[in-house]
Amino acid sequence: MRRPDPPGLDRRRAGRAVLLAAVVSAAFAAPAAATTYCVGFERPGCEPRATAAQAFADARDDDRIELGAITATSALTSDRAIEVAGAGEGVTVLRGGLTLSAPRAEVRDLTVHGLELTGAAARLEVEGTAELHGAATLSSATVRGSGGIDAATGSPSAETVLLDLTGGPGLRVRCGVTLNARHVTLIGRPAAAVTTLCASSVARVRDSILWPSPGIGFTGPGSVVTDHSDYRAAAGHAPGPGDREVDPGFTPGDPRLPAGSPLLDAASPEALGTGEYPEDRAGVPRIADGNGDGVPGRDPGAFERAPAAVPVPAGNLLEDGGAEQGGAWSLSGGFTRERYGAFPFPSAAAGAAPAPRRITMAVAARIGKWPFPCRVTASSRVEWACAPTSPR
Ligand SMILES: [Ca+2]
Ligand SMILES: [Ca+2]
Repeated sequence: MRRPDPPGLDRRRAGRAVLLAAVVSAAFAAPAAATTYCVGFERPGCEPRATAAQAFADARDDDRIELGAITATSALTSDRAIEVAGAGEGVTVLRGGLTLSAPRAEVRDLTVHGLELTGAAARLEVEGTAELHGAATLSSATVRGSGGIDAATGSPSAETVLLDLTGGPGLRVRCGVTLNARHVTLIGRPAAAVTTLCASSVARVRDSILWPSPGIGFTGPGSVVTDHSDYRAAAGHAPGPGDREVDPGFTPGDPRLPAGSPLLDAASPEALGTGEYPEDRAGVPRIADGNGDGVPGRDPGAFERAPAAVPVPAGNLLEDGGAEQGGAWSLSGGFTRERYGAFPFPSAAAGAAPAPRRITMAVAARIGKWPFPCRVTASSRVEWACAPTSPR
């Protein structure tokens, strides 16, 4: 039996769905594609091309290129407002690199060895450098190797991005450029976490974790403006509001905040904005209750820790199991029924340690029969069970 959701959850869920649709639409909606080219597979309505290079050569503004499970070795370049859709990270692999220089160009769902982007990208794995121009947005991406993010011109953005680096300048901001970085996790051994080339270079870092190997910090004459971010104190850098300097507690090879990390829910308290990418790098909804206190909050970095599931106990925990299904009991005054719906509820703490006085049960009728207070004995996603305590 599906339980009613807590007040407001339906509205929030609906709002999230609308928001997700709006964001995805905003990120990828283009005017009706004049032509769609398919490489590596065929489907009705799609013009087949033998190679990605041929599709790129033929595509004009508003065309779409769908790439199957292929590995392209030539450099792919377009100055047209095209949409490039891969079959998934690690499935579609562009080993020769990709350059999209039109502001309305879009790319998603693939792995690329070297990216030069003016436009929008999402769900991307970048080996090497992600070079961003103009108002480019790189969302839900992983950047590996020694290239990092290179903010080359304009005021580009990187949101929900993991940088796992073996060298290089980390977040590099060239002269006269502003990089807007939010929900970025940077780990590894780059030469610097942030590199500004000129006094006119600005790196705005929000809700991020910059925690490479010890001794790696900010370098260059430009400004690094931070808030609600975690990094080791840097000489000459003034901490911003909500900044922390605390070990995130990463285990080797895992850039996600573990249970118990002091950074869980510690990012900025803002609600999800209409222009924000609505999920973390792993697809978990951004803003979840990762520390189990019943209050959702942003996690800094690329990943949001999902609430712990409350384990469902085996069997019915009532001694007269089944009676709660109807007929035997009825609710009496003075008690309310507390229920917890699906994700993002319940949190572990909300499930494990409710204040007994707030929890009422199907045993309310028994309370009427036996005027005992109710003691919570176990919980499940479906039903709270409680048993009478000793008589008052
Ligand atoms: Ca959280
Ligand atoms: Ca919380």
